[in-house]
Amino acid sequence: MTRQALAATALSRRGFLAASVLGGAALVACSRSTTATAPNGGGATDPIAAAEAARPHTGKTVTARLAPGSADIDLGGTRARTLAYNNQVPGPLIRANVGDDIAVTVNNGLDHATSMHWHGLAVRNDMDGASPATPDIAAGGEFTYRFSSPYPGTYWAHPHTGLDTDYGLYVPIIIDDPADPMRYDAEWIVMLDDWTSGVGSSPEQIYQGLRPKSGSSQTSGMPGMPGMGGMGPMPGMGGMPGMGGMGSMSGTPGVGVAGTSDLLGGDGGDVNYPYYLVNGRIPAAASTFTAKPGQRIRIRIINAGADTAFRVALAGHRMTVTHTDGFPVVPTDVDALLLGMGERYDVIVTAGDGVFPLVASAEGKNAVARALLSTGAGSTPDAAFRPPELTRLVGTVDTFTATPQVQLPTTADVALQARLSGTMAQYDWAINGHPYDQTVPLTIHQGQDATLTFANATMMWHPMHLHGHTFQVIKADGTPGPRKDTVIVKPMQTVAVRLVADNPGIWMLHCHNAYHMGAGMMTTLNYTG
Ligand SMILES: [Cu+2]
Repeated sequence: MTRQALAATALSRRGFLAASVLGGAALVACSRSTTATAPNGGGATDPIAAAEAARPHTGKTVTARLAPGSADIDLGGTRARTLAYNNQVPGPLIRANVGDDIAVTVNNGLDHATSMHWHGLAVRNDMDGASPATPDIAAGGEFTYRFSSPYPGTYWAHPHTGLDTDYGLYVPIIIDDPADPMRYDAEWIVMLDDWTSGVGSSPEQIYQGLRPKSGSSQTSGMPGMPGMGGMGPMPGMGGMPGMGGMGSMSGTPGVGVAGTSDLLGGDGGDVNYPYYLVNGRIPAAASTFTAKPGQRIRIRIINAGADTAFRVALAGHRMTVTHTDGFPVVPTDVDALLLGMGERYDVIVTAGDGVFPLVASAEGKNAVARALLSTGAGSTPDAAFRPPELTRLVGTVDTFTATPQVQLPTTADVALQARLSGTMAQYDWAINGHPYDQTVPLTIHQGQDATLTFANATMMWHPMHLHGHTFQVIKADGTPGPRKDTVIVKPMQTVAVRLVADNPGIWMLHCHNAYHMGAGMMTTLNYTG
């Protein structure tokens, strides 16, 4: 965030404070002091503590430690000097039951401030891990996030600071429901990523390459981006795999308009990456998941990329989709699935007998990521293999419907609007006409139901993500769609979603393209008790 942005959010936070008494944990190791009370100590006048008290609580606490820092990661014969949690990519799984208290201590070994955002988890606002609701953790500092999660599902966590998400800083999170009747024999977590850190241009170089070259904008830099240039220039990038073949607008390798995608309604993205990974491995050195023929495998697919939508298929199998962004849908069979950045889908497959590539095709980017499912003998197709399932029935947000148990109200008290604007040439991504440092927050009152309409006035697609809630997508014909916290909005498309204001606070609403978000495509949804 720029200083102006900090001032703006400080101002809006003061307005918020004036209207209510904010709860808040004792925040250590942050650069700003805040009036601190113990969690749950605020009493009935504290809307955040009241919302937390209303969540289920098992009385059990699950603890974890995450140490973000520099790491030397083996991507499968290719090593990358990057940033990671606990020296591994993805970072360690965090797993708890619904209602458990989760206590994650973060020891910040980075040279800049960081944060942990619990993507998709409807946690208490002061533990959301996005400033200003939760102050960042200073370099060298330590902070313990404490929250309980009210809903089961597949989630993940990542920093909400600068371009850190385009490094190796991400972990999967699974919240189990002990009462869940869904049966499966094996579970496979699949984290997808687009990778440049340590092998191509740094995310900061890419961002500078995307910004306009003329005028003063070149010096404006990434708002609040710490560690600029910390990775240093990368020599010899011209010969990096995957760097050729696509146009470069800027001379920065990797930066340029990607190819197009029919599913995304236009350009696939803004960046061509040297590699695309499944669970931290390049396709030529794919990881293998072992199961037995006939087993029902629950695959939890998470797109942790910064600028890449993936189309995912498991060769030789159909997939039964059971959950979108953690929430159940009417089970629906597809051959492939489209995931924008931040989206998760859970599927069930019945394993065949042999070796089967799970292929994640980078939409519009002419490259794949992959892993292997092995249940027996069989040869492995070459690393560029594309299973025919990729071009059969592809599930998108329009394909699915939430189960009746998790549908949200069909009427709304309030209409909220998020108009998405910006161009590739100016790289001036904004919501409702303002970049984040000048944003006018959306407001609502606790207990209200709202229709939030994303109106995309740009020629790019945007995966729009709201913190602290999941909304229900309303399909174009007015019928109920799936529950989501991140939804793809195609160029010039309007997508309406329904949400319930049941988790008071200051909540980020933004595009999950790391570069669009960095340029300003972010606002907040604010409400008090
Ligand atoms: Cu975007």
